[in-house]
Amino acid sequence: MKQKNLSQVDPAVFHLCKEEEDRQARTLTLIASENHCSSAVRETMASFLTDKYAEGYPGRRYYGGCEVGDEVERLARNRAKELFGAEAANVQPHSGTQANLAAYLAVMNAGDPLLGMALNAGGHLSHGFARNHTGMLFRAEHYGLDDETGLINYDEVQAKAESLRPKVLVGGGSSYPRLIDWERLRKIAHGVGGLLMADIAHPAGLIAGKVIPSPVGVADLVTMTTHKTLRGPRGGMILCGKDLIKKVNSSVFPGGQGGPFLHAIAAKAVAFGEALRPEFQDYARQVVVNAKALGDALLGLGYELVTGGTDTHLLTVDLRPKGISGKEAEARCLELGLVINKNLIPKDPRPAMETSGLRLGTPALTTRGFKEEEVREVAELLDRAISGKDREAVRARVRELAEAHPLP
Ligand code: DSN
Repeated sequence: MKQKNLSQVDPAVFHLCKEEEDRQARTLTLIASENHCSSAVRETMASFLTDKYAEGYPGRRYYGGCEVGDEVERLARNRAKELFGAEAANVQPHSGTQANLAAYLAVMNAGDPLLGMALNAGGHLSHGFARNHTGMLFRAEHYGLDDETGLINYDEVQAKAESLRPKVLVGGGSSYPRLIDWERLRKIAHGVGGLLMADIAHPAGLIAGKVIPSPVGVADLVTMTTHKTLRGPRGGMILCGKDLIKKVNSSVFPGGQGGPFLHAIAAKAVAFGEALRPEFQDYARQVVVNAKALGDALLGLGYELVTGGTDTHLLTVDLRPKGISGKEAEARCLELGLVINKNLIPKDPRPAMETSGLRLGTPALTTRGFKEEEVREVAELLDRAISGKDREAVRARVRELAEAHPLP
């Protein structure tokens, strides 16, 4: 077959891909769950591995011709285990939500009790939200945050666990900016005869980069996405001990998924290889330094932060003192090239499509080489965008900063 490139075969899709590249290049991403993967990861995602079926696991596939796929998956698993110091890894989950569902169903049955952090406290849909399959399948209850501090109240988690006796207690979420006491959560879960699952979708890269404590070896199951702070391809992964890996493997396939995405698994291997290099630890450290600098600058500009700051890559801004909703602030920033997302704050008086807060994160800026000084300037630009001052000057400066920091 004579090969033609995308621009010849399908100009419409080529144009859209180009437009997205340009959009990312000329704007600044402060969405805490987004990042820019390396060109090596992108190249792997576009490889011939995308054509191959390989249901099963290395050495035990339902299709012929999987020799290369076997090597790819073994490499990804071994690098994942080395990176996180884990006994076993399943690198097949297509996403974080699918990893979570597979991990639960490895150790729970429908109707079993599940305890996770509430969505409006910073948890995730897949931690038992009523309209998510995890909320429909399991008897889910939730813990919130302390009203005063915005921190996890471990005594509340303990009390809820004692009354629900969850089979799985989930820690982690999508907008909790502080460290989690994994040992304490393990004690609570095991004390009521359950297991602890750590969902490190957000901070996986900070854990791999050894800048915040790891739940691996503490939690019974660890799930994550590979595309946020970890900076790999879009996908998921589950880590566990040797005692649980057979159940996890059967739960992923044939339980919840069919053929693995070998191209994505190969790209995960590339990302894990990158994360094993010393430069990755410098990046991870800088992500946290930048988040603290962003938080301090916003506090100096009169903003409030849930929990007063951050230990990680993300911040939740409480906009109530500024008298503007998250929705409106998001729209004003987006128009000027600052890509952020509205976010519920604890006990938010506004609905989820409006919110009183914003979630900001520094992984993508850090990947583009931003250091504290530039991040402080970004805080000022955010403030000017939100308050509607000097719109054209803000737009021009955002463009300038973006052009000075090309995508990888
Ligand atoms: N959408 C992801 C996030 O922003 O945290 C979680 O699924």
